[in-house]
Amino acid sequence: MDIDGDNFLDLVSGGFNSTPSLGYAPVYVMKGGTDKLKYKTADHLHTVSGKVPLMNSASCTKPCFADLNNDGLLDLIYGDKRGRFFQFNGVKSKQGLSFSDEGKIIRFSDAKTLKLDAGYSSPHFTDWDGDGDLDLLSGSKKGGVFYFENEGTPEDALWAKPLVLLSPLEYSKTGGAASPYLIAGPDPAKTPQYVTCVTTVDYNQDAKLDLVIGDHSTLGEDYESKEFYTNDIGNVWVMLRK
Ligand SMILES: [Ca+2]
Ligand SMILES: [Ca+2]
Ligand SMILES: [Ca+2]
Ligand SMILES: [Ca+2]
Repeated sequence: MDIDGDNFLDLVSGGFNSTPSLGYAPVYVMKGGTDKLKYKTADHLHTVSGKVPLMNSASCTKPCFADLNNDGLLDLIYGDKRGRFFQFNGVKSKQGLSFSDEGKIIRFSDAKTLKLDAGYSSPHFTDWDGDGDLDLLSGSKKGGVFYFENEGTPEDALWAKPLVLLSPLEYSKTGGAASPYLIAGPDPAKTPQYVTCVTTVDYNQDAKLDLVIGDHSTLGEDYESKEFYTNDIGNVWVMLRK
């Protein structure tokens, strides 16, 4: 997205560690220029007063932008390691788009924190049900894609309990050296696996939004440690909507 309004697309990324004293921040920006393949060195994304948009020691952040209060300015929303979602509203500044100093944790209408127990929430907002307001999709550490319908309005979201659009893989310890972990559910070779991120596009141009999912790696077993391991080969998957 173009965060500084100079008509060059900028690259935005989350970060692993969120300890400000170590110089880390939840969200980084790499400014783009005339050469579409080159970006400036990553800098922290700051709020309108120059603060780091950090809440509740969030780490392993995954940012996205969506206008969640329908005021014409994109808002910053990021997921974290614990599966929560944080929102900093967009505000105008001299540098272009900036964000409110105070963030909020996104909650259900009963005030409980909206959270994916599997962790590693990675938000994406789109009008998935076509009723005019933005709904929330998210991947998770265990994979899969989760859908939170917005039952409120474009100005004031109310989030329903999540539905599973794509099942996460289930890992259960069975004991025994030969098979320390059982991978159940869909064929692991044919479905996104560990640490999914999702976006939407009408990939086959049939007027229905499809899922495009990235994952981190393919899972396997380590017979020595009896731990599952990842081979660090991620894939990009397209799941067409029926
Ligand atoms: Ca820019
Ligand atoms: Ca907004
Ligand atoms: Ca909607
Ligand atoms: Ca489609």
